[in-house]
Order: sequence, then structure tokens, then C-alpha cells
Amino acid sequence: MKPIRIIGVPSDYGQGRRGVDMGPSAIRYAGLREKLRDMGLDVTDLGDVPVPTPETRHIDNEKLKYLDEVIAVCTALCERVRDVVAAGQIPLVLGGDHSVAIGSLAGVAAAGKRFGVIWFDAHGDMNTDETTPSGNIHGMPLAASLGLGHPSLTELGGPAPKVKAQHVVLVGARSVDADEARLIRQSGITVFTMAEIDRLGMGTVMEQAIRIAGDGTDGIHLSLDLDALDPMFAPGVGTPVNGGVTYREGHLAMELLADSGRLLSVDVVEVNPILDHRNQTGRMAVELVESLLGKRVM
Ligand code: Z70
Ligand code: MN
Ligand code: MN
Ligand code: MN
Repeated sequence: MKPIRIIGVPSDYGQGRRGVDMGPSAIRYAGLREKLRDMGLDVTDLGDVPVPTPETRHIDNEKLKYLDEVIAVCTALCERVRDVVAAGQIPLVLGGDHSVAIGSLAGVAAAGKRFGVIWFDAHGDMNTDETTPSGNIHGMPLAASLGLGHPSLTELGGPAPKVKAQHVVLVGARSVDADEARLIRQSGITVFTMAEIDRLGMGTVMEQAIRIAGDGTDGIHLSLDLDALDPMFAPGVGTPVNGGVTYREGHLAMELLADSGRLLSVDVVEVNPILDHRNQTGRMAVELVESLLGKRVM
């Protein structure tokens, strides 16, 4: 496994509710660095990207809430991710809400990589400023990375698109807005909803996802929204949605991705310690990352 570089992004500018800004703390507190070092990995925590305090800020645009702040945070993250990837290391980005993925994907692209994306999420994250029901940018990062939406997001850190639809797979979806669903269908990305996971099994879904994201690319970016997991296993998220990925399906998915040897970069996002029970979701995040980076029973 390549060296791992942890980057915290304590931002909740992409989401209305406060709490996900404490996600990096919760995941670190659950022992992330120590557990990865125990596996024999080369791990360094690079600390946090600077994030301005929300109480000093205001909303200018109801369709793109906290746009200036999201741009500032994602631009700083983009530069760090770019440097880590260019050095042949794996950036492990800790959110923060999912808007931070706009910065991580821009950073992987800025390092000159042609990459695929596996987007683990209960949601589509495929809204634009024209389709959004909430104005929350964390509902837009996949669209933005595909070149759909406001130019300040699609062109952040470099030209759009950051990734091609033919190499993008959404896994775990079960809550998608009507206009967003239309955009998803038009975009040409591959979607495995919970219904497909039930029918095919997580093993087959991930085999196909890894092929779609991995074939003809330099590697795979995993964007892991903890709300993909069933709230039974990850209650500490902003928008829990029933009927999610189970504990064992989650680990299997991470193990298959590890076995593929194609992992380039990772986001772990939407952990909200305020809504959690004794950091269960922070610990779940750490466990999944261990499986993703090669931990096995024996
Ligand atoms: C809705 C929106 C959302 C979480 C993404 C929800 C978006 N589609 N929620 N991730 N947790 O507002 O765009
Ligand atoms: Mn402003
Ligand atoms: Mn998401
Ligand atoms: Mn989500």
C-alpha cells in the first residue's frame, strides 16, 4: 500500500446543520492514525485545511449557500490533494460535508490523473444550482465534478470536467430528488441503487463498479459518504435514510476495492458527532478505512 496522508476538512458550509465540521475530530479520536500504523502502513496526518468560522459568515445566494466559503475551502484542499497525489501517496480526506469532494477531485485531476470515481452515498449528490431543493452545495459535488452546474464549482482548480461520466459509479443510492434523477439519467454515469445491491449482491456490484471506474484510468477515487451505510450502523450523519448498506456489505465493498490495487485517493465525509451515539459513526468510518487499506482477519 502507498503511503497515506490524512487531510482534515472541518467544514459544514455545504450543509445547513452544524456538526459535520467536527467530523475530522471524531474520526481521529476513534484512533485512525494509530490503527493504520498498527497495520504497518506509512501514515502521516497533515492536519486541517483552514476553514473560516461560520458565525462570521452569511448566505449571499439561496441556490448556492456559502458559495464563497465552499470555494475557499475546496481550493485549499485541491492544492493539498494535488501535492499528495503527485508525490505518489494516497490522500485520505476527512470531512466535513460532501462539498469538500469538489476540492479533492479537483486535486486528483490537477495532479494529472485520469481517474474513475466510486461514489458511496444514500444520495445522488447530482443537483446543480438550477435543480437544488435546498441550496446546499453538499447535494452538488458529483454533478460539479462531472462539469454540471455553476462554473465556480465545475472549474475549481482547473478545467471541467474533473472526471468522465463513463468512469463514475454511484453505489447505495436511495434518496434522489426528481430533477436530480433526470440529470443522473442524462449524465451517463452508472448507478447501483439499494435495489441493485439487493438483487445482485454487494460482491457483484463492486466487481462491476471497480471495472467501470478502474478500466482505462490511472486509478479509482473513493468518495465515502457515511450515510450510504444503514443508520443502524452509522447514525451520526446529517440525513439518515433507512434501508442502507449493512455493516458486512460495507466491509466487503472496502475489501474488494483494496484487493483491486487501484485506489488513488479517498474522502470520508458527513460524520456528524452531534447526532452520533458515543462516536459509533466515527468508529465505523475508521473500521471501513482499515478494510479499504488492506486489513484482513488473518
Ligand atoms: C438533497 C439536496 C444531500 C446529504 C447530500 C439532499 C442532499 N438531494 N444530503 N448528502 N446528506 O439538498 O440536494
Ligand atoms: Mn459572502
Ligand atoms: Mn454525499
Ligand atoms: Mn449522502
